[in-house]
Amino acid sequence: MTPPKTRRRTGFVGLAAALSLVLTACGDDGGGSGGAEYSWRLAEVHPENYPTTVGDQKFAELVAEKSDGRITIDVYPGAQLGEESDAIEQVQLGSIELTRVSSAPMTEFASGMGLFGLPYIWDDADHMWRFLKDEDGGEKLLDGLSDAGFHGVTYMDPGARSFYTTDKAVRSPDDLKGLKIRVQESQVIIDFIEALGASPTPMDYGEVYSSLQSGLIDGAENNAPSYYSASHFEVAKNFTLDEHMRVAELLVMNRDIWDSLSADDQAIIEDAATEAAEFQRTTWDAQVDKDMAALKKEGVTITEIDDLEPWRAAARPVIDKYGDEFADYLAKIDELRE
Ligand code: GTR
Repeated sequence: MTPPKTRRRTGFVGLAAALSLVLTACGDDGGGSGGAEYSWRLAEVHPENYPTTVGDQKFAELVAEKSDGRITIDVYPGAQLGEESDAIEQVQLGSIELTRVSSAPMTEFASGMGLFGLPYIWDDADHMWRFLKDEDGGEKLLDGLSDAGFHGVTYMDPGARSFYTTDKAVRSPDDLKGLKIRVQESQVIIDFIEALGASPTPMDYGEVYSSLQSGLIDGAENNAPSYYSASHFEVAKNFTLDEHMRVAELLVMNRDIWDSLSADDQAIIEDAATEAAEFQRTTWDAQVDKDMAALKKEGVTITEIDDLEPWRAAARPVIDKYGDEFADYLAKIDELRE
């Protein structure tokens, strides 16, 4: 990662910032002890033990440790504070200080995040991470959240998303034609599903299980840990490993609160986030292996895709549509291939 950012803004410090400041101790404002005390909430849609939740917890622990207990963060997993779109709005307003969300629904607030909805652009996870850590790549996209009232704290690993369907196993893009596929709230992803000839149906994550079960949708797409932990495999037993997108996970904070912090506290948060993200990343592959084994045991039909070319060709219109908008980022992504 690039060195900790200590961006200071002199603008309005929101009500939320004032409210989340529990107590200001006398004396200096730096380092672990002796600064202001804060108590924050962090919203997460995934259950406990899911890799991003584990990453959130690690972040909270590290922040507490590095601030000598001055800054406490309570993680609320399982969408207790609302679905992703609600959590994002609440963080923007400052009624929740932090949330870990997918970059897909952030596209509505910062169009640059739409980049992560483009299909088949990464060689593998390492390639994506080289981009995420690049100051003209992922770091710049994080900075782009600021105009919408967020501070982009860090990325986490999103794994790769693949399709799953209720009735028949999908072996080629043609098999998706006419199917209703649930998507995250992002126009780029909607366009991708349309390019494949399927019918995109945006909805909250929490509604996917019942919608698969009732037949409102014919399929959805996600990484193996989500497909498994949300039990979607129970009602959509065909998993097609085309690994079309890596939709970066984000940890975001209300920008006014961020701006109101001392440079030392900002550094504590940046350092803790960098360590927590590295830690989350190391847990990812093992979780995927574990969940894939469990899915096999549950009788899920797993379809491997050896040749991605027909998929890339079918998705070409969406790359063409967004090619100009994301030209610089796509050039950077190409430059970072090995
Ligand atoms: C997961 C992601 C969640 C949520 C979910 C979805 O992979 O971690 O934050 O965005 O996908 O599809 O809604």
